[in-house]
Amino acid sequence: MTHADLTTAIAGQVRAFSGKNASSATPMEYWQGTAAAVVDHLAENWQKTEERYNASRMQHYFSAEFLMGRALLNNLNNLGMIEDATKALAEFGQDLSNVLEEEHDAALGNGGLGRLAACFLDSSATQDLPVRGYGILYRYGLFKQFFENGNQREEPDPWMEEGYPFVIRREENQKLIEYADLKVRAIPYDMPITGYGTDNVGTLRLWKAEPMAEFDYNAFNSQDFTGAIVERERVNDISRVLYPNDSSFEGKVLRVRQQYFFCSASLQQIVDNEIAQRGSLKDFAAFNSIQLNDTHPVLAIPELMRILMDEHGFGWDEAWKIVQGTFAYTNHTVLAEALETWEISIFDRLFPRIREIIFEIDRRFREEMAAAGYDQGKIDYMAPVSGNRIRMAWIACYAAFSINGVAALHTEIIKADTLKDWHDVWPEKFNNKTNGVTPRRWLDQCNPRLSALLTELLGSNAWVRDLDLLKNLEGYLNDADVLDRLNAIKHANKVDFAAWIKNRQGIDVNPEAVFDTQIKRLHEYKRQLLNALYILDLYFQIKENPSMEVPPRVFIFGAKAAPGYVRAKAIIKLINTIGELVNNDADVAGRLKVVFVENYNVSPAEHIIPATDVSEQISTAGKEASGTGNMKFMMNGALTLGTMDGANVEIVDAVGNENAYIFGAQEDELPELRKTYDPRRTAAEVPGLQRVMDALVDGTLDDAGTGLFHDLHNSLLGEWGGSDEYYVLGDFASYRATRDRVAADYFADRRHWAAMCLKNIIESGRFSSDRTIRDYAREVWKIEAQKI
Ligand code: AZC
Repeated sequence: MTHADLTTAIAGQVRAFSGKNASSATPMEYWQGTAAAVVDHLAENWQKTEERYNASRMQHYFSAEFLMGRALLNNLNNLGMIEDATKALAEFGQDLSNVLEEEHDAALGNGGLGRLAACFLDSSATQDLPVRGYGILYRYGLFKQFFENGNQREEPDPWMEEGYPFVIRREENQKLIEYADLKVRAIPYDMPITGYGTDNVGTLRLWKAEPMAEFDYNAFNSQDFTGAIVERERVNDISRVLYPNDSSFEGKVLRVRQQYFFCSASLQQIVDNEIAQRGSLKDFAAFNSIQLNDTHPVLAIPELMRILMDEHGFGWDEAWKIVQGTFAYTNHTVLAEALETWEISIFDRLFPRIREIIFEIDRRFREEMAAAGYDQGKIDYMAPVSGNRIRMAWIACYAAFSINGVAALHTEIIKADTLKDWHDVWPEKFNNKTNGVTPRRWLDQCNPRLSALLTELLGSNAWVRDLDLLKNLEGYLNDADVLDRLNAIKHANKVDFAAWIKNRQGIDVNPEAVFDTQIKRLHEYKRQLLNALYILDLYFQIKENPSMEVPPRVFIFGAKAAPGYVRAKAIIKLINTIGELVNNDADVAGRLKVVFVENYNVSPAEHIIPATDVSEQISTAGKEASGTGNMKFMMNGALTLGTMDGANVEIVDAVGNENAYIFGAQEDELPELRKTYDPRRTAAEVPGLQRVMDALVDGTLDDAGTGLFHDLHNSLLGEWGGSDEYYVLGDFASYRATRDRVAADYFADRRHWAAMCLKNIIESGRFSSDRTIRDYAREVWKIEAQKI
């Protein structure tokens, strides 16, 4: 497509969308028009890719969450159209970057698990792999966060209300979903997934629930108009909202309805395609494999049994064999509170047939295990149904041919602990697939200055598709000119961030300071509280000794708390209260600044990460399955300050101990340490720590009489039974010493610092999701590239 063609296309689409001539359209209307022009441009290749993939062995990625973020820049970049789009929009007096800012984030996910799914689609498309994503078209994505007196408040995120050209309604492919008490239509909306430097276009299929008919005419005619509307709303409820819990389970009926909804619709489509392609379902597992992104889509297992037996006449054994050849399961967390188990009564009410199938799976499982000589206690523990509940992870472990963790340490923990019993019985099912992130969005697009430098030094931009090429930059580790340029790039990114946050929240930050960032969901195990206690301690040290030498620091946070997670919200309030104290105190002015970025999401991350010097990855060892933010920071030349947890372990392995800052107790040390751990004694013994703890409850920090800070204090010091479950105080001294050292190092030798950053960039190839996807494709999915 030439630049002139694009100009014509945009003008036409803007007119069609806005009903105005191009000169009076708004930036939002230009966003719509440009997006529509891109989709139009893709149509041919998209259809070709669909046909090609349908005919080959395919991988289906089932996920309740896809945290896609913005699409327009990503597509323009993948298609090599940024320059043309810039010129075309300029002809209408529009600035591309302003137009891009009009786009709402598609926040159809909570955090790591949902963003991973989005990176996987990008890497699959880029590598021409026949992978299709399936999920739910939530009308409301993850809630929007704002602060009121430092407290988190939530409001709905109607992200596509103004129109969203990147999904196409496919009326003709609708499916019928039957619950015992309700029948609904599932309408697919397809999102094109472009790859970088390829013509292939993958698909994310998102299902929307709609009533069978717009109105129940009987009810309507009998004057029960409102009754008919209520019924209609019950259906719309199904795809209305994303549940905002990250790593915790909420046993809501609507949630299990949602899960069944998208699993059933997706399976019906896959089965239909299999019959259309090959005339029967006997080779289903040879041509189709399904990856279950955590337990949220595990209902697909009994549902595929139902479809095969009830609709296609398969016997149990034949059907079970297909099921066992089809499903692979990824575990994303060791936190017990995230493991989904449903009350049997819910299944009785919604889908008695699915319940019946699960009971039969359970019966056969028990029989098989007894025959193999396992004792009753073990069988009862591992069985799909026990204690009045249906256990989704156990169903997955039994039925799946592959079970994987998301980082090496995590996989070892699930083998030895979380899923130990399954590992004892079926060790061959277990494998590791360390997470990755797409270098297109998380380096090439979000950090154009660094991207340009890498391309210049390597002589081509081939690294965008093959991140291992960055290894060829080893020779620059001592190159003063390159190191200075790296520092200059970071500085320019920090200046950009400063302008962005000033515009967004009215805060002034000093780009000469160290930018030290923790962005991720708010959870006790991620220990934002530890970070906050450090800042408070540093503040008190300065107050005590105002002439103390302190390297200037900007502490950046971004985090949403699940709306019902009171203690996580207390930590947000605490950080904002500390920010209030620190940012308004003349004694520390110019040295410390606390910035809590409101409504953290994919797009804000794209501004924050390129500007960050220090990446806070400080979870209690053993608790963070992998982390993926850690990889994004590394790629953008930030140094990890972290515990030996999740993928941090592999990052340190890649860059060497001397290029990362590691502190704290290790996973295998914690059980022993805990035996004698007394947080009160620690608070009393570690210099300054008691003062920090006291500040939570002596009126220094004001929680407006809510008792929130008292609760935090108690969770650590245990007046009413709290025991510092996440070892915050236990790791405090080590964290403080290490963090102080990071800041000193930053200013001590700027070139040495840059060399450490460069080493991190160079070694980030193994954390590209391209590598992760290749591993899945080769070892689990058994698929090959299908280039159109
Ligand atoms: C997250 C993990 O907490 C994080 O460590 C990991 O990097 C990410 O998945 C991707 O694998 N888990 C979730 O987001 N949610 C659940 C239910 O585990």
